[in-house]
Amino acid sequence: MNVLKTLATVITAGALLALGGCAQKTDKVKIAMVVKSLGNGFFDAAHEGANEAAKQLGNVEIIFTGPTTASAEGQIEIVNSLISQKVDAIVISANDPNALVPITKKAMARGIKVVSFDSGIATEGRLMQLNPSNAELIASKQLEMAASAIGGSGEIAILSASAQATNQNLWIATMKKQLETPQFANLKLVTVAYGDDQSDKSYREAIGLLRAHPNLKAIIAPTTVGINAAGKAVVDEKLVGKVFVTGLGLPSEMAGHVKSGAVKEFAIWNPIDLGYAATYAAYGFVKGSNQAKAGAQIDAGRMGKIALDANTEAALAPPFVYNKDNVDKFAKIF
Ligand code: RAM
Repeated sequence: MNVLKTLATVITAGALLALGGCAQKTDKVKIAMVVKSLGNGFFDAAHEGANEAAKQLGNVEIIFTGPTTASAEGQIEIVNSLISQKVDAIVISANDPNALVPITKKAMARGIKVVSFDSGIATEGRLMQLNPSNAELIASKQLEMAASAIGGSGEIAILSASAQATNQNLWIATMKKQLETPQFANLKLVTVAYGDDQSDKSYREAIGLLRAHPNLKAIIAPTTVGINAAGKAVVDEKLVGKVFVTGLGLPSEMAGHVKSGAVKEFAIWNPIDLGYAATYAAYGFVKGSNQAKAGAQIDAGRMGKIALDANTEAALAPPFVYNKDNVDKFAKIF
């Protein structure tokens, strides 16, 4: 009798375990966040936001991944392996708007929900694109900061990320248009250089800009990696007060440059919020509660509802400006 009872208990426990295992397997939503490259503080902050969304949603596993250098090829390989792993969703900041399309289309054909954020994929390769902010605002803010640092006129150069990056290329094209307007008529763009979002390459490119253009007054770096490297280059070349660096940076990485005087002000949005909202949106697509069509309202949790435009894109908040008065406070956050 006792033996039978024990046996029954073991069998029941085994069955429950098997059931439990099964339930867990089907319930857990696997969301992969694929970033431009690893080791970038901006994406570490986006990862923090993804984890926050996962915690709030309760049954989500985040797989944070990306190539070691910012290339589309590296991301294609990663997406391929995520397809084999049968993840439920991919949230990606793309190194190229078009090169990723065939592989993300393949992922979507297998039922994986693809959302691009930060740096977009062309419409046919994703369900939606989450922009941090509006491109016009991001572009004009950077030109305004450059103009104000140098008294409104002079030579400027741009130090960008990789040459195919969707987001930087959009912002640069928008800045070029705005440079033709009377407001910025006295700013002269001499060249655009690419540091590939690698610190060492960005630093070398910044030094190159400073040496090739002795009349340069400002470097605009629309990348957190580039602006940090350019700040260091200006200090090392002993050009503080003569050349000003501005653009998009993380307060935690830029506080020193504001103190050195190489940077008067710079801007950025909250990368934690961006990663959080993108992850939350991807979850809604997995659950079937979000729709990828113009006018749809996407649930972004604590960020509220965000509306998709005609290109199935949405934008979060305007970029925020940092200077000596507030940089230390925000440096503690991102
Ligand atoms: C870098 C990346 C990212 C961009 C920020 C501003 O970290 O290029 O895509 O949004 O800069």
